[in-house]
This record gives sequence, structure tokens and C-alpha cells, in this order.
Amino acid sequence: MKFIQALQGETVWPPPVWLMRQAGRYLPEYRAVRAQAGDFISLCLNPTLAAEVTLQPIRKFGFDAAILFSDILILPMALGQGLRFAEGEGPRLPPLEDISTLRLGRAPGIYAPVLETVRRVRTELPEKTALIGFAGGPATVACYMLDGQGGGDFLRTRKLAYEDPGFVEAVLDILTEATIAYLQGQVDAGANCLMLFESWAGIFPAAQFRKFVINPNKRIISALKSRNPGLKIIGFPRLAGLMLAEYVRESGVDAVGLDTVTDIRAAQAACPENTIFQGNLDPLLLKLGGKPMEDAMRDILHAVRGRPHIFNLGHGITPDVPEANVVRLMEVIRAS
Ligand code: 1CP
Repeated sequence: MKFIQALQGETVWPPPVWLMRQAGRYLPEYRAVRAQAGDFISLCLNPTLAAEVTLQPIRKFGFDAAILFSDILILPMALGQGLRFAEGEGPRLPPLEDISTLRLGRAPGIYAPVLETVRRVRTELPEKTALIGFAGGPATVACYMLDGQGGGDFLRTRKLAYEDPGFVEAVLDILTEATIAYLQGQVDAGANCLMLFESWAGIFPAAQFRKFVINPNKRIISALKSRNPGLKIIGFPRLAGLMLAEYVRESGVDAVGLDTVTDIRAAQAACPENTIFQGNLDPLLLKLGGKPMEDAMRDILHAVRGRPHIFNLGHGITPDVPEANVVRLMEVIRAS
């Protein structure tokens, strides 16, 4: 698997590629399965349909890795917090008040269908294609649990981080334990590597970033790596800014996702010498295509030539991306 070789530090050229949210609404075949499932959560908990949408982009574009089709919010739901997806508005949860309502022991029974999806996908994927398992990073999942919705404001979480840090840490402790068990389940079911999505890492000031982002990520990564020698883990502390280098040094990740705002050459200069990057093409360029997309792609490819790298976007694909631009993206990488 080219993808795993790159994570092991081999310079594979052209670099392996996958795209965040590569299964999704820009694909008509996804929309058809989504309609069949009814709602989004039912799709995530239906191994037949979830495996199908995981495989769709691999068949169509030949990416080097598939990512399990699920969502970072399945874990809080499995812990007992209500979750619904309001059509066109994103996730809604009853904001968490009392951690004694969360039940670690009941979660595996609820997320069992997700592990079944992993098993099925691994059986059906071509041998050369890696399967990425994932979870949200604890800080990011806590943002949704405490605020009850997404969007990036997370005012309640940010206030609690100052006014009741003990409460936030208690939530993070539960999530850290639950995430270790959940990701171990994905590895046991056949995931070839893992990714931790800390999509909202950037809302925390430096001292909180260390406590709420770096520490729990480090605990998860060291627990999983000690139980699974050779396992590779990608971190994605989105909008970490200058905290990126400290995150890479301290957390123990094997590779790090770069958001769109980070200059890849500046990241190379700031992070340890052998850091493997993934990203950071602006998803808007994938929508626009043409010369702006190709120029930006060639610039990334130029910056990473001679080093292990994983080609990807700086954030997820949007539903309005034309498939032809994805086809072109693959051609440009393969011709590089
Ligand atoms: O309408 C639909 O079909 C639902 C849209 C959708 C999809 C396709 C959601 C709701 N989640 C997903 C799938 C998903 N989510 C995957 C599947 C695999 C793939 O990449 O193809 C993954 C890895 C995620 C992870 C996820 N969910 C993150 C981290 C990555 C990121 O985008 O930053 C986050 C923050 C979420 C929460 C979430 N789930 C869905 C939405 C719309 C959101 C964001 C809400 C917000 O604006 O805060």
C-alpha cells in the first residue's frame, strides 16, 4: 500500500492521494444511497449502505485510501447523548450538563455497526488501497457536546474552558478513554491506519491548546501505538497556527494534516525535519478547477518533492464540486 509506505517515511512518487469527505453529496451515487437510508445517522449505522458509500469514490477515482464512512459525532451518541442532524443545518445535541449521564460501557454496543462497516469495507477494497479509521479529537467532539451544535463559535465551550476547566477536563477524560476503545475496535476490525480530526483545535488559546488538544491526543496515540506496534496515526489540528510544531513534537503523530491557511514551506521549516504532511489544497480550488487549481497543486507538489507526502485538501470537499475536477486532480498528481 503506497499510502502506508508514505506514512512509514518512504518517499513514494507520485504521492498517494485521498480527499477529506471524499464520500459525500457531490456524488450522485452517494445521494441515491443517502435517500435510501432516510437520514444521515441511519446511513452511518447501516453497514451495507455505509460500506457502499465508502467504496464509491474508490471505484470512481482510484484514490489510494478509503476513509470509513461515519461521523465524529457517532461516539457522543453512543455514550448516550442525543444526536440529530437537522436537514441543511448540521448536527444538534442537547448541550451536556452532567457527565454522569454519559455511559462508557454502553457505547460499544451502539457503535458495533460502524465496526461491521470497517470489516466489510476491508474485505471488499483492493489490496493496494488502505482503509483509514477515524474519530474526532476529544477537544473537537467536546465542542459539539458542550455547545450542542457546530459552526465554529462554541462560546459555551470556550467560557467553560476558563470558568470550569475541571468540568471540561472531565469530559475530555471520558472522551479520551472512549476514543481509545473505539479506535482499537476499528483496528481490530481491519483499519490500516487512523486519523484524529481536531477540526476546531484552533479555537483554543495556547495554554488550553496544550491541555485540551495536545494532552488527550498524546494519550490516545500512545495507548494505541503501544497496543498495536507499527500502527500509523494522522493528526489534524486544524487552524493550530504556530502551535502546529508543538503538536507534532508532543503528540506522537506519524503525519499531520495541514489546513488551507498554513504555508506548507513554513510548516516544513517549523516542524521536526522528517514530519510527513497531508493537505493543504483549498477545497474551493477543487470546485473552481482549471489553472488556479493546477497551479496550486503544482506548488504543493513542488514543495514536497523528495519527501514522503499525502496529497489531500486542507478541509472537506464541498457538495458543489464537479466530478470532472476530481478526475483532473488525479491526472495532475499522476503526471507529476
Ligand atoms: O447530508 C449529509 O449527507 C451529511 C453530511 C455529512 C457527511 C457526508 C456529515 C454531517 N458528516 C459526513 C461524513 C463524515 N464526517 C466523514 C466521512 C468520511 C469522508 O471523509 O468521506 C468524516 C471523516 C466526518 C468527520 C467530521 N464530522 C468532522 C471532522 C472533519 C471536518 O470536516 O472538519 C466534523 C467537524 C464533523 C461534524 C459534522 N458532521 C456533519 C456535518 C455537516 C458536520 C459539521 C458541522 C459544523 O459545521 O460544525
